[in-house]
Amino acid sequence: MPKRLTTRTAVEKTVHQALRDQPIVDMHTHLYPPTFGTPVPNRTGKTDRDGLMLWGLDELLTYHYLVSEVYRVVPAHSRKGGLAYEEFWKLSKQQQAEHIWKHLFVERAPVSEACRGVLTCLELLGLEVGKNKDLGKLRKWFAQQDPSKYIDKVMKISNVESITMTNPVFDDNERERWLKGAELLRGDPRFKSVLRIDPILRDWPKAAKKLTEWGFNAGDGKTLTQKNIEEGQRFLREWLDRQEAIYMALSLPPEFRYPAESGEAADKAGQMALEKIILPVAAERGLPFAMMIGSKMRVNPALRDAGDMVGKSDVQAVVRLCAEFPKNKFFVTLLARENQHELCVAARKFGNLMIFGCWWFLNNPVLIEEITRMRLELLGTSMIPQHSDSRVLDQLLYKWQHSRVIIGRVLADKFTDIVDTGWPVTDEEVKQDINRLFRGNFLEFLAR
Ligand code: FIX
Ligand code: ZN
Repeated sequence: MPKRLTTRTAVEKTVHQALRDQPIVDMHTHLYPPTFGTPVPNRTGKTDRDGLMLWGLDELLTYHYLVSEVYRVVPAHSRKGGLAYEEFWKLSKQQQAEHIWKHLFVERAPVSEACRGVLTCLELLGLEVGKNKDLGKLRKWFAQQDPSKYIDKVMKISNVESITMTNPVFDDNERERWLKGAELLRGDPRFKSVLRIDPILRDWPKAAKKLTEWGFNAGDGKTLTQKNIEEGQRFLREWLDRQEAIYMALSLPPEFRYPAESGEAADKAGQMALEKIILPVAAERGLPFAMMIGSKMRVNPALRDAGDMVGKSDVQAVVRLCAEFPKNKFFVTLLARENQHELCVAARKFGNLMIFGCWWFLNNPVLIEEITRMRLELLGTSMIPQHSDSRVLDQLLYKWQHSRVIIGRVLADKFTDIVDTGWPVTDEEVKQDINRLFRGNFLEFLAR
């Protein structure tokens, strides 16, 4: 029998319990099951230097967020003992981890969100890192894990029921693995794949050249004939089938405009690729197209994955695409804090637009709180508040734990606000809405 909630205390208790109990569908990660190989030493002994499944202590400590943070403390160029980038990249993964541990954890308080995240992971794994900061001892524990069983452990503790991957077809390592055998994914239905196609819009001429090399005649990158369009569509259909992808995705620079503003032939061709290749195939299959806009790649190339930057995007490009392609479904997340309000208002105008997550540099308590409040006040529960973007399996533990606490605080306020008007809120309704936010809205949008 549903229980009516009449006080803030009752609401808070119900919200936090419902969040703990709610299985999560994580709609965007960079995680993989063991069938994609792992470079991490472990009890199975089966390691693969270029393996894609990252997990464990040294991967946690060398997450690219922490690489950029350690270069704040130990600069690359300094008269007093810096560490040149190329020297850092020559270190082993363990040596890189030790460098980061020393400078960001031992010699100063690990208060940044990415540092705290490592501590939360270790705490949730029961490793009591406060009692001993010896990486060697901690490493021994991880080396005893079997990756397959470790996935079960992490998914259980984090209560994540489904992991949505990012599968970049233009990445040679990943593509070759798929071409070797699509059974890669069959092994673990908890992992769903996403066809990731950034180069098609970030650099159409280069993408067209690659497609042609792979046997799909996509033209010269400056013009698109009907044949090129058909071949580009054939490429997408083949890879969507191979990966059993549940949506298509790409990230875009802050300069992305629709329609393309530069007179450049390549930009015009890229716009045609969007209009004639990507969106028609997504629409025919009822697949959402995810645009993650605002990432300026490699502003500091020497930092590699850690060298990307945020820039303000043009939300009107999203508005025009949603308006001009009503049969398409769009997942959109923007990287700049300054774009969040305009994106929320855009979502009020288009039912084919589902906004999601506090992406990357927004995935910090202060901004998760601000953005979630804004979304609930403008959109109610018709949005997807968070994704983890985890690159290392264990990060599911901290990214979801931290977000549950903050989003829970906001939800408790919002439910209490309506309780205060005399509106009858029950525990069942709270659970239903939390299911919508952390699972249902995503699955329903896929099926719509
Ligand atoms: O484009 C993306 O999927 C970004 O999330 C990544 O490229 C980025 O490096 C990341 O992992 C941020 O959290
Ligand atoms: Zn990502």
